[in-house]
Amino acid sequence: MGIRTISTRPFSDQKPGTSGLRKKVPVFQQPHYLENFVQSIFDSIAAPQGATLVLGGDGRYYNRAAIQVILKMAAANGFGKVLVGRDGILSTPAASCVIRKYQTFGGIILSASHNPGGPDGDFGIKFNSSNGGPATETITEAIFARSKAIGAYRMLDAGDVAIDKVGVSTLGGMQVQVFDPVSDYAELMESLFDFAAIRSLLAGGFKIKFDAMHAVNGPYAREILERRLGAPAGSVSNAVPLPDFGGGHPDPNLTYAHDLVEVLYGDNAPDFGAASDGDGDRNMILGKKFFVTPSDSLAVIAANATLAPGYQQGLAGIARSMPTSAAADRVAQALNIPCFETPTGWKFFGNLMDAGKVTLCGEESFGTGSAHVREKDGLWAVLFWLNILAVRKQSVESIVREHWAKYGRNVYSRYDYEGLPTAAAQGVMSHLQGNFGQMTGAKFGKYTVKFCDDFSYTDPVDGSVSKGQGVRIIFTDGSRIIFRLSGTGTEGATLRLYLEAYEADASRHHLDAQVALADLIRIALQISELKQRTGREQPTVIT
Ligand code: VG1
Ligand code: CO
Repeated sequence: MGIRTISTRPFSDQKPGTSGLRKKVPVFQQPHYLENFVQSIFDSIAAPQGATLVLGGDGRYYNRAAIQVILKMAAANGFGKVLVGRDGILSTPAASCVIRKYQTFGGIILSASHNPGGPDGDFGIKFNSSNGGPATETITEAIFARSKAIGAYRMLDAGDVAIDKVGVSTLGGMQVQVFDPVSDYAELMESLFDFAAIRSLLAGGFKIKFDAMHAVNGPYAREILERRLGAPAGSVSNAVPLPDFGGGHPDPNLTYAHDLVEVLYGDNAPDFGAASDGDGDRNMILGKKFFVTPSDSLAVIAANATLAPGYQQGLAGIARSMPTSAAADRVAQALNIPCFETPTGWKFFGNLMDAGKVTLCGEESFGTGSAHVREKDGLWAVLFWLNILAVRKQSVESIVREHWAKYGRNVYSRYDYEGLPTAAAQGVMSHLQGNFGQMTGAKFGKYTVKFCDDFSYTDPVDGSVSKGQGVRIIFTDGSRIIFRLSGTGTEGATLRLYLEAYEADASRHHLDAQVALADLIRIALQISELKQRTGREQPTVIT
């Protein structure tokens, strides 16, 4: 078995986005495309000879093929050992858990997360560092720079490695250890939450429904919710990961998880419903006929955190991405702990968690997590809710309504305009940016613009600056309109419009968010000229 050095030419489009490199499968299938990017990672991370790497993915189409390529390249690049999830399966939070637990040099996660899969769907790849978190922007920029200059990659000449059984084999001078992707993660969850209390909640007839959306969390949810916590068989649906997610869109929101939404809003609805995404890091929380916005979920978890054994000591601080509502800020203020506002993407939370500045982190995009790993964590959020419900013995809806009564309600909604012509979407952004000056102080009905800007973040730990993170229009009463271009799409451009209004008056807390936000939505469309510039009357998804 020899090591071959294969010459190649750079691709110009290997710039990692919000969370790794995501492209259509046929793009990844071009000769040298995957190899170039993997070699660019290896060339940028300076792993010591003999280092250990974690490897796995969400089971989507091309996962297995990519794993074989990466194993041979890791062997040719001097790694000593690769830990591979059995069948190539490893959820994003479980990868983070394993990287940390076994103190490996880092890991490669194969996923395009919430994007659809299959031969014409999306594929993705990202590198996580030894803290278990997504590579920082400094590293992703180095990888991109390398990808534009690469001239060759190294590959071991060898046959495929069997990855369908737990065990150890060798590949050249490297060990390949296939491990059970669920057990370390399940053990970590058991150490954080009161499983006995949840078990008795479920034994008492509290009904739950978890939709794994044919994505990676199926085996994790079966093991934890059904086997360890005793939820009746069938509580987890769509539990077998499929290469094309059953043709669905593995994104746990009101549009794409509509089967679950129908069950929770139907007759004889279960008491609690949840779903997670392609790679298991997102979560949607539902009560009986009730939807918890991800921003509210973060705030409720923060306010009730000490009910879970792993968080009994209290929270060091909270961080949320800029577009996420300020509901968590109000809890932080009440708890007298710091609250940080970061750009979109989990990579910005890592430094804060490593420095011990925050315990909980969240994003409006159905992402919640804590310092137990360095990724957002779908099942963790579900277990946190179940732990809170088991202790408080109230419905999901009454817990959220009590929360609003105490802190006020940050009414929130996000509009996604997917697959827009790139020029039109960029036109909306530059139109907004061009109008900052005249918008400041402008009055729209009861709203007056306090300021507008392009969000820029200086990392309080390493001082790095990230510019151009979204247009903010902030009103004098704290209401906000935010526009951002997505960094995870693979077709045209996706424009996201985030709307938030603070409502202190409890008599208005029952209002539907779309009703309560109607004025802000009108103002946002007027200011941005979105309809005229994109020709889109309606968003693709409203959450
Ligand atoms: C989206 C979300 C962002 C999230 C990212 C990765 O990014 O808005 O909050 O961190 O997806 O999530 P963007 O750039 O498309 O808005 V995952 O679960 O797809 O890795
Ligand atoms: Co995800």
